[in-house]
Amino acid sequence: MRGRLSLADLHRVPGSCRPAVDPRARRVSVVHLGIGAFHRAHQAFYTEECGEAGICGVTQRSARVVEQLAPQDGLYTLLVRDGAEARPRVMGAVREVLHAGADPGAVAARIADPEVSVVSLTVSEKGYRHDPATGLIRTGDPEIAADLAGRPARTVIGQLVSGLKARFAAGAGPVTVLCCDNLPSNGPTVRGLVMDYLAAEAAGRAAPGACPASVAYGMESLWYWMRANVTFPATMVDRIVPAATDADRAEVASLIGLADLGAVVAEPFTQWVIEDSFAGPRPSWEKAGAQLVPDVAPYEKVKLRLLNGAHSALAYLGGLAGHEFIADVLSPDDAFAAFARSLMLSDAAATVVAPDGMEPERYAESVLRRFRNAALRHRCAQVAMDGSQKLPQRLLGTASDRLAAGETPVWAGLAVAAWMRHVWTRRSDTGAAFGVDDPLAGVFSERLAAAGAGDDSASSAGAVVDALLGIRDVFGSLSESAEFRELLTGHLERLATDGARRTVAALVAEAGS
Ligand code: CS2
Repeated sequence: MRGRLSLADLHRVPGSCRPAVDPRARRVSVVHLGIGAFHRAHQAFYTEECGEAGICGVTQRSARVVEQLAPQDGLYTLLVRDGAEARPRVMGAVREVLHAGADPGAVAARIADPEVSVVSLTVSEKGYRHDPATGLIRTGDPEIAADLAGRPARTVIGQLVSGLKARFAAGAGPVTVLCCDNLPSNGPTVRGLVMDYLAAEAAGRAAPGACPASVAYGMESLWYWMRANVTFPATMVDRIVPAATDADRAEVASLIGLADLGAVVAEPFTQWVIEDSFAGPRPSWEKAGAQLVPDVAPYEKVKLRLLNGAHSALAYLGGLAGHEFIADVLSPDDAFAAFARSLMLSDAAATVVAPDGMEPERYAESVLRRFRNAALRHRCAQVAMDGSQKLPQRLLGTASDRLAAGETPVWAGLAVAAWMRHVWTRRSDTGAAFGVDDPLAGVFSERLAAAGAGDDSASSAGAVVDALLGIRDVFGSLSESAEFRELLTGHLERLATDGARRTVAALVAEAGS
């Protein structure tokens, strides 16, 4: 049996795959909440490349990441797949791994360490437990409510607040909170959630009838400290990181000569655009190609609406058409690629102002090239999950901006209709059943059942649209748009009658004629 990757056995890894900097020489200055595959392939890669800082990675609930990384002294392989080529590199930037569920106090203590100057986050869209349409925290969420009631924090925002309080109490100095999730205005959104949480906590502590000013008084010094010492820069993160499989781990083992349970797989492309507003020191990520800019918003909007919008659209339509992997959706003919191009260029690009040097046509072509990287084996189901949390920033913003401009968002509408068909029928056009992995899955079922949308025929399309479009937490003011309702109903009828492949082909042909 092979040995397992660890500091003691690192010398057995081929020299070209070893970390350039001795991992033992790194000092933890970044605490990262949510040390899943994306962080390991993206921000940790930049930290690795700039070669000074170390990361304390925190896993929220499952102890799996600790089991993967702790016995390996934080080491893991990043396998970059580019067609037939697979390049392994062992990363040494992660120096500690903590399980917040088992030891919430340790996380707060790490955030309060004066050597730490950045707390970064990748906890996925749903990890923030907020309403995607409004950006406000869901105080009614049972986990948030339980944290607010005073148990050791288990939610991400609760943990972040506990850490910031501990840091304030310890006088440990300024800190930057760096959200790296695909949320719109991610930094300011997280700042708002922290503030919402503090306000809800203060209100919860108020004696019945207490004057709100006296409640606020207890929080006042923390708020002042935060205003002067904590920043929440916005970021745009981009790298396709499919979930690693047993086959990937077996390949890594044969390439590095040791077993690696924490290996991650990624595409060659990577981009990180960061608002340059740090409260204190930070790793010199620009050495590894990160772009520090005054305003991230244009980059973020292009990425969320073009790349992620097309990704979700292909995941729903491709999944309905019976495809397992994103690259396969684009391969049999050009209809899906033509659709994705129209979604990106006719709908999404019309609603954004691209940053200097970013040209939408070229950007769209590079996105399609990246999606076609078949070696990634990126599952449609992985991209399709949590649609309720992704749709607003990926597709609904495009749809409402187009409608406000007096245009019909034909392509974004088809993508949203495909999502509706996905959560409604839970099976592909070829009859394969799939699950709906979404925090609102129960709400979808209840609303669909109440609307009587039982069978999956075109005659139920109107009822399905009414049931799902009525979820205001997702659709916001689009819930009231008669025009959007009509567009979705027409698309959904076609999807029910003709299936995804023929619907896409027909719409592409109609647009071209
Ligand atoms: C994907 C993203 O899973 C998904 O929803 O659209 O993770 C996508 O791969 C990344 O945002 C690319 O940067």
